[in-house]
Amino acid sequence: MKKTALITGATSGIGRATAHEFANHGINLILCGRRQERLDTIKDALSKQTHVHTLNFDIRDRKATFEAIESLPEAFQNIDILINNAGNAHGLDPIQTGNLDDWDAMMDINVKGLLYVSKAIIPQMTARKSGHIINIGSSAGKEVYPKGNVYCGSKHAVLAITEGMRIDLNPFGIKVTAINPGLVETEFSKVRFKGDPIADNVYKGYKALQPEDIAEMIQFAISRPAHVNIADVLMFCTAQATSTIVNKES
Ligand code: NDP
Ligand code: 8X3
Repeated sequence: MKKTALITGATSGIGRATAHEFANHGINLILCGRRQERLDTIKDALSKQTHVHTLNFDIRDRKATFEAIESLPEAFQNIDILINNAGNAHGLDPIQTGNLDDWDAMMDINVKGLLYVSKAIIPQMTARKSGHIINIGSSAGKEVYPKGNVYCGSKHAVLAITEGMRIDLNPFGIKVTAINPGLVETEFSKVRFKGDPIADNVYKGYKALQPEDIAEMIQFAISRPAHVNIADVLMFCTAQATSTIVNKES
């Protein structure tokens, strides 16, 4: 039987690439994001390959998140795979001059939004005693870099929550995976630097990971046999050794 996956942050970057990868494998898709035009465009493209439903909500809004997931038509109500991907960095500032709105955005989206979506979906997984949750963390969840303070904190929280989910959902046979990428060329830096042209330099001078690289890893994780759980993956591009060491000559 065809599986159904819900992907948050499906309008761009890693989430959009994962939607394409899953469509290639015939997985039914629930695509989430706030930009309706993009959701429509992706739905139009992927509906040739699989069944697609879109949900437009802000994952910071607890009520809207639960209402959106409750609104799913019957054919999309059983969610086998949850990809908690929506998130971003906002700003890159030392802690002493950090912006409170940026801090709120990162904690509200990356941490609390992930929890709201999970809370709305986990009960059906525990009831069926099956499911797979993949949380997109970051190398920033394993290593703190200068001025990364709150973003790194949010991604350390994602990793801790992922490990907690794996422990608590273990009796139900639910797989929980953390995928932690380093630099991936998406709209991430445009958002982090709020349109400042500095964002254009982040991926220059070396070949960063592409969103499709992460999507392939996600597809690999969800296609393992029942007894195999890919628990935790750290992915760098070849030019990257740590958060701060990137060989820009490569
Ligand atoms: P993008 O900016 O390309 O995509 C972010 C996605 O998140 C968009 O689809 C956006 O959709 C969605 N999103 C953001 N805020 C909200 C919100 N409040 N409510 C609902 N959806 C939201 O970035 P990436 O693809 O790079 O990022 C995806 C994930 O990967 C994030 O969790 C990020 O932290 C993580 N990551 C990224 C890395 C990188 O270098 N790019 C490296 C490691 C991890 P919309 O605006 O339509 O709502
Ligand atoms: C995104 C990677 O190094 O910009 O999580 O924080 S980094």
